[in-house]
Amino acid sequence: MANTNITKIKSRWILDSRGNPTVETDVYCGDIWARAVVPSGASTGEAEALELRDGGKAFLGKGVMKAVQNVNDILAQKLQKFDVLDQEKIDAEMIAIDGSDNKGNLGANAILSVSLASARLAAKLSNKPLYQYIYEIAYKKTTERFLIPIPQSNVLNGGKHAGSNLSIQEFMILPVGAKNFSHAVQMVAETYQFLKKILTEKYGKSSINVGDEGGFAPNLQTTREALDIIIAAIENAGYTPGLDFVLGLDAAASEFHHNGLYNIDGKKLNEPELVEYFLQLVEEYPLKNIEDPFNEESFEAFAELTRKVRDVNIVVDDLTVTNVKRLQKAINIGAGNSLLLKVNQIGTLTEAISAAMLSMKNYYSVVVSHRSGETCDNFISDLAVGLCNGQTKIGAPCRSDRNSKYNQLLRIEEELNMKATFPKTFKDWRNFI
Ligand code: 2PG
Ligand code: MG
Repeated sequence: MANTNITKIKSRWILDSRGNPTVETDVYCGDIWARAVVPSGASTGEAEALELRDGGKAFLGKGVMKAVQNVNDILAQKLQKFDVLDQEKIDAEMIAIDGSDNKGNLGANAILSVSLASARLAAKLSNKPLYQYIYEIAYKKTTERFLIPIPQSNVLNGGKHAGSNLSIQEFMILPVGAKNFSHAVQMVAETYQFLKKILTEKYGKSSINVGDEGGFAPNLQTTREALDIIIAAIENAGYTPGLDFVLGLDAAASEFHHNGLYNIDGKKLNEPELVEYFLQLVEEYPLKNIEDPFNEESFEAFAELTRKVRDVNIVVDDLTVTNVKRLQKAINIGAGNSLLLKVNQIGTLTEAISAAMLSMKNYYSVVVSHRSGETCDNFISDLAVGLCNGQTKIGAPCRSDRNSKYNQLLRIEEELNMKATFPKTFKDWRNFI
């Protein structure tokens, strides 16, 4: 292979799906280059790596000029001549240059844009699909077979992602009965259209406006009202709840937690009552995935619910923020059994992969996830295939920023053909690592 050293890095701001600036970076090796754009959260965890915003008047404080300059003025120089095939070294160098605990000096958005673009460029220079390159850096070996992820499709948006009264942020359908990924997408897309029909008939046209992740944002009052409508949509689409689809929630509970109480369905519940609330829902519905059911510091409550459910993903997101230290704390007490993995919560690909590896080693499944603020960058689709973790959360099958992820997975499945496996259970990843 010819020289694979970095020769140039160029960053700029572009707009994300919410109309806020975000960082886009191109990394070059001679004439060959690759690009990555970073996403951005709304219901962010307190312990996430710092997303550097300019403050001031422009873009209501949300400009990213400082982060862009940090790439163009600092990282572009310092990473000159680094071998782009050495992802760990590039990421370690950026962490060292930043020098803080939370990437607060350069900004996790600046660092991540370089980290992801470097991986893309390395894959290109190696003539490998990105998912294969990621597998090799994660597992330090090569493979022929890949696991395609089951999508967690957020068809109804509440919480911070919508202007409704629903406390729960995400109501998801998981097509566990699909034959393969393209069948899964068909099932999800059909159910989404039936949901649109039912909502219009029942609540009128304004109920089908969509939220940040492409799901509908009707002004419903309670979690059960939302779940009932989703069940009706699944049935109207000709599918069987519990068999073809199971349900998932992201409560993002830190957002409705005040002074030790949780405001949900017009009530104020304490933590033991909220545990009971979720257990009731698991009894009543084919609910198999509950993310962030409690406040982001309530490790004990997560552990309590995890002990009390059987075969339900209790997903840790704001609790652990893709950070191995917080994840280890969760593992130590059995808080949750599944990790939500978001690259921008931690800021480098290497660290995100370490979090995935630590999870799987401890029998926590991994869900590779988008953010509510996205672009059409679909790095995470390759990441989920490369990690062979079997699950991904990529919003509704609607809006180009979300469909970009679904569509990339469709292409990967086609390309892999017989070498692609679609999971039959959430535990199938254990056969791939
Ligand atoms: C979440 C995410 C993505 P945000 O809470 O899991 O769905 O939302 O990006 O706003 O944190
Ligand atoms: Mg979440």
